[in-house]
Amino acid sequence: MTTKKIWIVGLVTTVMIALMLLAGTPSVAANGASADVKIDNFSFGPQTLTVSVGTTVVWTNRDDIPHTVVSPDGVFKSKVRDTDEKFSYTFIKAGTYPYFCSVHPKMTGKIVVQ
Ligand SMILES: [Cu+2]
Repeated sequence: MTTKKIWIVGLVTTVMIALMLLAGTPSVAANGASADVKIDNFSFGPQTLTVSVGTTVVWTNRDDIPHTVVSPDGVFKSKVRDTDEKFSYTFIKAGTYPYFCSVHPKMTGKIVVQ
């Protein structure tokens, strides 16, 4: 075996071990995807968003009014978001995650993770 071949085998082995370690970690995003929810005119859009496990959802406040993004189950809770401020959360477990704005509790939305 030449030195070059040994080097390649070593590299391939390292990459495979790294991939196995990543695959064994459930918190790693399936595809690193992100999805957007727009907050505008006192509503979340889309009101129900369906994503795959590992997706980072980014809420952006496009309203002139401060809002929050709060899970009543305590899964996530944003600070007060002013105009154009963002809040993001990565969903690592399948399930249905309702949320609301604590400033305006009638504003509700839902993330479905599958
Ligand atoms: Cu609000």
